[in-house]
Amino acid sequence: MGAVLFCSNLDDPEEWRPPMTRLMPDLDLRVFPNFGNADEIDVAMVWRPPAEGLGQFKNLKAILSLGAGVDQLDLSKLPAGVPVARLVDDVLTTAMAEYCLLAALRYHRRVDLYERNSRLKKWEYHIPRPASQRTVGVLGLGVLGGATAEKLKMNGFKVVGWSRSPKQIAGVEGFSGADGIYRMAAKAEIVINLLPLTPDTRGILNKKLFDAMPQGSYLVNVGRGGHLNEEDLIPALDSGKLAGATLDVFQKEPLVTEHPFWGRGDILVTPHCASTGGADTAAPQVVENIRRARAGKPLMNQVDRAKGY
Ligand code: NDP
Ligand code: OXD
Repeated sequence: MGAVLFCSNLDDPEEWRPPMTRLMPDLDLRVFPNFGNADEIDVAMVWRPPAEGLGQFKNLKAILSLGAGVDQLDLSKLPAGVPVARLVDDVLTTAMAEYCLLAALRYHRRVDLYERNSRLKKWEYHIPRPASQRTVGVLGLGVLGGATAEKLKMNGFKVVGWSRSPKQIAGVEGFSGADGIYRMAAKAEIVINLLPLTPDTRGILNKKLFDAMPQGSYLVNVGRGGHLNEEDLIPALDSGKLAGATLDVFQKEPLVTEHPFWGRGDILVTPHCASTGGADTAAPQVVENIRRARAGKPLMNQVDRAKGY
């Protein structure tokens, strides 16, 4: 029987140990850097791998991301041939759709403007528009983008979306392909990014995309900080091309105090809190993946290492 390595600078192993041990009583969970004999480790649960990599674990059968995203693992540096899985968690998915709905409603009902006006003691009335006259675009129609698109649709918005492969989601106008993103953006007054960060999507939230959006649109970035070309955002806001941005993820987290994104009335900064999975709800899939790895079976929620997500 092998041992499971737990390695994270963000997650508490003692939150994971009880729900995992309930499902796997003989679990041998070892917390980095006190893992004992490296040859006994056969599965690694990681947010970020140790600086020296995972190459020292010669008997590794699976690498399990402690997040939904895997870009923080740098797939190119992981031992070749070892399957990687990510978390897909209903609690995380629901929380993400909720955050995105909140961000869309805040702009749709002009609460961002009323927040600023209230600080200025300014009484300025704007006639509310029905959600059915507002189009929201979702970049990435996977687990989180798909659930977000559904939630927006249920709340009356017109929804358009963009994905790598064409998607059929009832009531959602789908776009794909390199020019599809700009055709989608042309329709969307609020664009929500839920793409994974890969070499193809890095910097995708840039001037070209903002220029394709209608004048006075809004951006919500809940994917990764690396999606946003940071130097393109402030000119787009200052010129009025964008009317506001909600940013949950940043190239460097926590966001440094001197960063120009802080303190602007048209940027809402949240601390990478859009959604998070829970050890209790995610433990069953992690334990199932440990069993599958040891039995030589394909993992649940396995990442395509060539695609990068
Ligand atoms: P999925 O893998 O389920 O979905 C990814 C979607 O993006 C798919 O629709 C995929 O297309 C599309 N996509 C990927 N690459 C491209 C491309 N080059 N061009 C067009 N579309 C592309 O991921 P999730 O929905 O589970 O998660 C998305 C991201 O959300 C995570 O990678 C993570 O970065 C972020 N996240 C942020 C959190 C936060 O708190 N801020 C919390 C959790 C996750 P196709 O369907 O064709 O494959
Ligand atoms: C994740 C995240 O990828 O929290 O799970 O960002």
